[in-house]
Amino acid sequence: MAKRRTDLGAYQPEIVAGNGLLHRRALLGRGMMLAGAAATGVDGSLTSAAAEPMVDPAWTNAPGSLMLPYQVPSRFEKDVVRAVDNPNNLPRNTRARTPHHLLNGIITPNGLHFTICHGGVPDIDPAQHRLVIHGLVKRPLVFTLEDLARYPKVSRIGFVECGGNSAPLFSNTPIQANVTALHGLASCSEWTGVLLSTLLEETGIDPKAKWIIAEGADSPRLTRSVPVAKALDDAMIAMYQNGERIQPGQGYPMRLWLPGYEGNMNVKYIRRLQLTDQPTMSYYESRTYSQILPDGKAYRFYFLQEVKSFITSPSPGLALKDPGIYEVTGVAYSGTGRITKVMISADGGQSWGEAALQDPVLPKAFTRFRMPWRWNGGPAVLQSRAWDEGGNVQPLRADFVALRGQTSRPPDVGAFPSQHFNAITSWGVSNRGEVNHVYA
Ligand SMILES: Nc1nc2c(c(=O)[nH]1)N[C@H]1C(S)=C(S)[C@@H](COP(=O)(O)O)O[C@H]1N2
Ligand SMILES: [Mo]
Repeated sequence: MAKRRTDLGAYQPEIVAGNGLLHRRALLGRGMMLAGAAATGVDGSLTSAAAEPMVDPAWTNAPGSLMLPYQVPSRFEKDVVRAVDNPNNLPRNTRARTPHHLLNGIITPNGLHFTICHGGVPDIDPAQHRLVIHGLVKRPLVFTLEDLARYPKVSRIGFVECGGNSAPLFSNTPIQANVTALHGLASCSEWTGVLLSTLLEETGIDPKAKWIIAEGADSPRLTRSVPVAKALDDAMIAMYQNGERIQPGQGYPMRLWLPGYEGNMNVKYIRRLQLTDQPTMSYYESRTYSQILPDGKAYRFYFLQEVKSFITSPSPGLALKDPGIYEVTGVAYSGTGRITKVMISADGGQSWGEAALQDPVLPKAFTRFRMPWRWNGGPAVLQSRAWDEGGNVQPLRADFVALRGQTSRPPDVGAFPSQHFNAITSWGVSNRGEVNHVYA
């Protein structure tokens, strides 16, 4: 048996903030993670490579299995699934939440992209689906999927986030749940399709048009009003998601994608765009997805998903085993543009150190941040705080709820308050290494 190494060797990482946060340079540094994380034993039992002769396991001694035409993850990954809140498909909305703490990088795999459908997932025949653009246009047009395939296309990486994501954090006591339950209504993909501006060039726009009423082909005929300015900026009719046709849950065969705007406006199964001089005041924009404020008034047309971040690991359910070096990692994003900075605290916000932002750092997309941390085995409170290129900073929870309110009921979409929570999330680490949701 080789001796377990528990020291950091000659390497002395620079401490940048309280309770063990180390300089992000250590992530890039020569052998620091080896000298630190591996030597102290990420799994508590690491031995040196020279210790024992290598023994061939069963899978090395026999040919592998049949190859599937469309492959699926290893059977050992069976728990890496979405949490679906309406498993019997009762006639109401259904949410499937992304398990962020079991993923890494910035792209959400297609099978794990969160889905919200207000009337189930429709089974749309792409050959029969049509997109109509009409109203205040010079030339109303109907597009089939084949028609759209002939237009110039673009691919862009970006997030979709429900306005109701993170709603549990409006609770006046910290709800004990994992990242999936707390922040699982946001995901990030590469979307490929035709820019809406390209199609509007074809139809022409009457100068009186200020709004576009977007309507889906599913049974709720979900309808939202979109400013023409957004349509001409970066709106897309997306047909592909991470290289393949978009999933039925994401709007097959086509969806409206409005980078950085509230999830509900990203109308799936898009079948109609009507240009008008005023918004339609539809059910979803006037009721469910309006942010109601403590004084009973509501924000109208609150589109932007503001700057936000959360730590995906460590997080509830991912307990720390032995004291030693860990990577604190998570995602940051902003509907305004690029993330410029993420700060991490391990002492509940008393001191902060800057995390490394992993390339690529793209506008309106998840940005992966990483920070080395030496857990000394004592209590800690981990927090992340993000800044964006618009100069916006993620608010402290206390400041945020002072403005927006909090609730003693379990918050839900459509209840007060439930929308656009973007304040800091805190994970408490106990001296046994368990991670809980706390307010700090
Ligand atoms: N046609 C249609 N579009 C829809 C919905 C829907 O139920 N039907 N749900 C909306 C909501 S509430 C959100 S948050 C986003 C979620 O997009 P996703 O399911 O692709 O993650 O789609 C929006 N677009
Ligand atoms: Mo939503």
